[in-house]
Amino acid sequence: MKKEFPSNFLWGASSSAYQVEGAAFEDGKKASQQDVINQGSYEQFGFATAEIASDQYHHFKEDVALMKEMGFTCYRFSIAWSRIFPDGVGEVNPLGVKYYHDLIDELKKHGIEPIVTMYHYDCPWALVEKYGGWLNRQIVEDFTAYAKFIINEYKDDVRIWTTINEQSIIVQYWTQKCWIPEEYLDGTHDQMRYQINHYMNLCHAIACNLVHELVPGGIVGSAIGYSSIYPLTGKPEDVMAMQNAQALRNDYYTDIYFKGIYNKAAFTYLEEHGLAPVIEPGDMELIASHTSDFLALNYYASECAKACPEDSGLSIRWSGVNRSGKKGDIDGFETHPGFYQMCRNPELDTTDWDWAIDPIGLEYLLRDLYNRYNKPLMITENGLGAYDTLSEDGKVHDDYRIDYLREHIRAMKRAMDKGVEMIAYCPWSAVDLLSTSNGVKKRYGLIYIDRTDDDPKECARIRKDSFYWYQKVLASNGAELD
Ligand code: BGP
Repeated sequence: MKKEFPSNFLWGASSSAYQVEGAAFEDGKKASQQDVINQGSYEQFGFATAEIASDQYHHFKEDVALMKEMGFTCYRFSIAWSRIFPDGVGEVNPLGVKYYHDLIDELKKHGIEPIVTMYHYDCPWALVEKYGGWLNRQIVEDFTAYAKFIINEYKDDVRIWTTINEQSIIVQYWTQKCWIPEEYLDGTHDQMRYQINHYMNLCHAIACNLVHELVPGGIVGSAIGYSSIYPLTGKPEDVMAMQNAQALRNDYYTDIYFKGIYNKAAFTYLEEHGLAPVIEPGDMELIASHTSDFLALNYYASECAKACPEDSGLSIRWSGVNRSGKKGDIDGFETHPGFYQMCRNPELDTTDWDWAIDPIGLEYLLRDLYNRYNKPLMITENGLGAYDTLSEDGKVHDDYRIDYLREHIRAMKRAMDKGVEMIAYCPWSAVDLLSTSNGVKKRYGLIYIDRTDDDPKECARIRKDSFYWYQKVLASNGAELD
């Protein structure tokens, strides 16, 4: 007989500050790099800016009430660094500090455990102007001051912390997740991708050590964007390419979190291509000094790799993006000649934005990660980006999202039945929010936000069909999925 979900298993959903809060310049908050990046996407592609987003800043009580109605026992959100320190360092903004106290109090009042992410792509713009933000090692010192402040401030109410969201995705899509100057985009500065990641590894280690030092009973880990990777065929060359892709895209990060080392195969490849980070004396000792208590995973899609010979005539390129939301419009695949090339998996259907839909990929990676590192896991993101329609009956019939979530919960459960220890399931997202790459028309929420890319309207909240379905799932602690 299959086991039930543990009684202390946490069910909720996720968001990030700049994607959901709005109030980008209110109550003392100053710009983050995402306010600037999204202003650019608005001008170039017509995607909504982060200025209003889902306006959770003004609707948080309503949103928490809806979470309670669904039966959430946790909510994963991030703190906006530039709401706490508008200039990145120095003066604290009391209204920003108060906002997160109010949000956390509201959650706790409703029996919802906060899971707090310290950093989700939104470096204060003041630090970008001052020294280039993540391009400069000074960020480690400033992040440390910020992390120490928020951990101390919220430690009595927040037990579960995640550090930096998706280092792996920041390396892949650095211009969407970081402010990168124009002159860095000609391919000759790509080593900085891994240098930024190295600074983030230092920040992660420092933040983990701070949580352990300051939060009684606190647990901490990274939230990583992680995809299982299959070989395109059974040919040994493709299987080897899959192993190479696994090393550079996945193990390069998880080995840092759980072994305190850079994965050898990946690091050798980076060194051979002038991409390896500069490591200063003491860095690896600091990284090795930390422990992550768990790994939080953001899983949407699996990936596929094939062989790419050194003499293929191709050059290095990074992950492609589909901006249009028309299947097949992805503008290319990550390529590392002599190591691997990513490709479409002909076995799998995709979303309109070309993300392969693959619940078994989740089961596969949970078992693989747990077997290799033996640490508890949690899902901090998992979801289906789709065009939702507000029907004439005033409802949103998102059965495709229900199917997606149901099959992924089933996959997670199968992994748990094989012994994988899971702490929480938090799909992306509670309310619809601003996508990192496609505006607000690509929706993920269980709750519809009535706005468009052009017109924020009143941001009214409307329960989708998936809301009612998830409510039943939670009421039965995962037993009723149909
Ligand atoms: C993850 C990010 C989230 C979120 C999600 C969906 O990589 O952590 O911030 O946005 O992906 O991606 P997108 O918004 O590009 O559809």
